[in-house]
Amino acid sequence: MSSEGRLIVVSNRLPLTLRRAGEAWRTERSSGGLASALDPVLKRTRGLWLGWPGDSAGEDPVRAEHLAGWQRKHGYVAVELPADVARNFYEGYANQTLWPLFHNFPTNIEFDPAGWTAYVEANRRFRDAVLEALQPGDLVWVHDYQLMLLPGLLREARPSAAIGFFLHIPFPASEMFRILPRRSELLRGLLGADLLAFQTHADLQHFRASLLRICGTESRMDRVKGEAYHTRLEALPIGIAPDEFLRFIEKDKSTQQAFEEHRRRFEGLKILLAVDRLDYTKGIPHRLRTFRRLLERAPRLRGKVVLVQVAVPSRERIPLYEELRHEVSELVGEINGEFGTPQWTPVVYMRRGIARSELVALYAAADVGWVTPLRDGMNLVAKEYVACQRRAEGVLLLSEFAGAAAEMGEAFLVNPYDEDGTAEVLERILDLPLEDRRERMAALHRRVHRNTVFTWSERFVSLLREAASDQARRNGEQPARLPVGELAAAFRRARGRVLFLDYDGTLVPFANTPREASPPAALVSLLSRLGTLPDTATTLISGRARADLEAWFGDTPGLWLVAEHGAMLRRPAGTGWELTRPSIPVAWKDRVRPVLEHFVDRTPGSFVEEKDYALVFHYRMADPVFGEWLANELVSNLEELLAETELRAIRGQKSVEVRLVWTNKGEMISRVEAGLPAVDFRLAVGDDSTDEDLFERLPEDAWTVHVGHGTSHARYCLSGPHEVVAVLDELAGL
Ligand code: ADQ
Repeated sequence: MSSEGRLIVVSNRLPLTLRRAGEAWRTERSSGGLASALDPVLKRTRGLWLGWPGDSAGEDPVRAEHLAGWQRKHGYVAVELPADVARNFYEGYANQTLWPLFHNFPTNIEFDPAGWTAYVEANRRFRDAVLEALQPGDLVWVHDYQLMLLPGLLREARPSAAIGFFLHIPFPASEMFRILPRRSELLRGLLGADLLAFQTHADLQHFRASLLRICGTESRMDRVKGEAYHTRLEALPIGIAPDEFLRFIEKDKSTQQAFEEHRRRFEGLKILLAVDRLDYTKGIPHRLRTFRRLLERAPRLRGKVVLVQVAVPSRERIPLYEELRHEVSELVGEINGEFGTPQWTPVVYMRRGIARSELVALYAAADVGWVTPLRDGMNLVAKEYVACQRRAEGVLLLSEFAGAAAEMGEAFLVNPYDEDGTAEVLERILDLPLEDRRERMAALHRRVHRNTVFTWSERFVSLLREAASDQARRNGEQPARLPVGELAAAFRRARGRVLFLDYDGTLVPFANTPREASPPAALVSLLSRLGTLPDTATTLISGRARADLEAWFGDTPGLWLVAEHGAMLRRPAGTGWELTRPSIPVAWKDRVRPVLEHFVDRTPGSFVEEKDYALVFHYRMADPVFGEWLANELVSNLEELLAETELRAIRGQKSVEVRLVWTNKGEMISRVEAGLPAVDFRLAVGDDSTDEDLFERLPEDAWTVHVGHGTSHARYCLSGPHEVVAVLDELAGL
């Protein structure tokens, strides 16, 4: 991985944190999932890891010495944040707005504009730090919800950088996401990435729905086509490094000692183990109440089971976390007071981070891994427990709201809000025959070993590399800006000239209904000036029905009209329309119309347009999410209906058009040119896929112009109808 450019990891925290201890500084290893996950990967690369190093303190040579050491030894680069920015960013917008909302706790949201300002500021400082380190060929991998603006900020500063983003927490449903103040800025920030990856497919789909609902941006399952950049979308569930856990069990003395101690201490008891950050998303009070329900409904289990709850303190300066801490302590006290005996303590509560050896010993000793967050991006504890179950005798009880549930089907999946239901499952699990436990655990084991943190990160990096090089290739294919001076000179020199001009999106912007896009008087006059130029065939070539073209341009002198993407043609001198083929079938309309009308009935704001040889379902004014969803449905229904016919259902700009496959703009070139003496100048201007047919069929030296950003077969581009009109105006005046 290191041979092909460095990997630059960017996350809010570095894996090491500096804490002030009186006059001295103490280095702590963070207990978060991200640090546990990425550290082994980084060791294998020669990259850098940029992040906030912890407490700051003006100029302090000892602190600076520590940080310089980190950089030398591990490649960790400190991103300094002023204390108030660090605090408002992390404890403000990131953890009191984004965190609760993304975990479906909208009522826990606090939104303070100062928190947002700090969030923007912190993201900018991270951008500056990345730019300082960035070298050509580097891959930048940004992590998590604290840095959602960073891909966009980096893209602005370095358009060709390779930027990836991974979201560790869930992406909420669009109904939830739309509550978020500053929601569109965040979406735009994310779209700065070449690769955007989520823990599960559900998260990815939620992201796409939010993008559509909030920005009106359509996407495919695997990518968002932006104006200038594409963003590849992926679901990449994170894994762990299972062998490292096994090594502790097999080789580490203190792990083995701790394991024996647990066995002795809890002899005769079934151990139910829970390990969490002390966070309201992890469902600790729900678990404790469930445990109480278990002891109430199955008195035979009293004195036979113990719940070991390990909870590492987290975000302690946020009031909600303080409340949670009290609630958990009280519940533990209540349960132990109610059910405990001098010989038996039902809940063993450890409110601290514990050493890896102790953690592994507990995982190995536990009969049940009790992992029931109310919502979780993935949850590594579930995977760690499985990795440590070497004898495969334990059982995993897993919340269906953890990302891990999507992969760990052999676990017992429960709804943690249903405390009675969960207690019932637990009771059953405790009596599960060994054979069943082994079978389930062995299957989970295989999965945890197959999808590790190494395969995860390698896949991310290779996808990022691929996405970035596609981007580079696409940029190479992007048409150059039209050199207007050269065009004008060629136009002036030419003896026979043909212009092919598309209408909607090329000469006028898109309107809500086809009727609203009627041409302004200035455009009609421009076209008539072009139409009357000597030795020039000016052709309006559109997907429009002939009735529209005739109503608007029927009297424009010298103009050729092509309707319905090339099905019909009207010459300037004549008044009648010619068909491309001797006859074009229309009987099919009676079969297709009811299908489209059925969709109109279900979609407020949509309607059917009837052309001579085509039917079009328009949904520009419909709810974007619903309209998009229905359009997909419609196309798949029609594909079945139209299979083995000459008809196709083609997606356009917020429309689905059913027409004959051979009506095509490219077909028209020879008909228009046939009437002219030697043609030595061709200009074609258009904005959508039907114009691509034209660009492809024209000779190499034609002036082909794509309107808008993105790739095209055209040689040149212009940004929108206003520019097209300005260029034509110049030609008309020559
Ligand atoms: P977290 O919310 O931190 O991570 P999680 O995936 O459970 O959640 O990771 C916690 C890590 O901390 C585990 O490696 C665990 O061993 C360790 N840990 C927890 N309690 C501990 C204790 N008391 N002592 C010592 N170690 C302890 C975020 C997302 C998750 C996602 C990860 C990784 O919220 O959903 O799985 O990132 O993407």
